[in-house]
Amino acid sequence: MEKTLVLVKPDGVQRGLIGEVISRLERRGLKLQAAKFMQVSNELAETHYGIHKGKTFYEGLIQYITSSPVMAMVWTGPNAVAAVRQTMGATRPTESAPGSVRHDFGLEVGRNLTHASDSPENGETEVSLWFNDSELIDWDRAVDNWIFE
Ligand code: DAT
Ligand code: MG
Repeated sequence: MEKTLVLVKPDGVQRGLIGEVISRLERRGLKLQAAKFMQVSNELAETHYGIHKGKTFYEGLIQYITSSPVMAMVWTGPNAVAAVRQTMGATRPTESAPGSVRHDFGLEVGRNLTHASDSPENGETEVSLWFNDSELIDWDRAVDNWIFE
């Protein structure tokens, strides 16, 4: 089953939106596998956002993600990557679909509240960057058969 890394970024935490994000993912039927509330180190931020190194917004992005705690989570389910990206909305809040988290709560690309892996392959890579295997919980959810075909 696909896995995706979800972060409620510092602005989402400061604005009290951890529960809102979790609630939307739970309601969608996705299944939580791991979660931790943490202060992101510079090293982790630079590895996670390594692909953006050299871009104009890179320094600001590292500053933002390390400025205050984040809620890091692993969510799983069929097509979890696409489903979560859709629930979060496009990178720029003003281009995100109405009803998405970034649309409903955001205005600026540099304060877009959440992160979600953008491909199944990056989901695997990011989950192993942020979590140890022992932190991932494979559990039976009573409603699984009514959500997963
Ligand atoms: P996403 O977070 O939707 O996967 P991304 O991987 O392209 O988007 O970029 C990572 C983050 O960097 C994004 O959430 C916000 C910031 N960012 C991206 N493009 C930006 C830009 N043009 N100006 C400022 N910040 C930007
Ligand atoms: Mg990205």
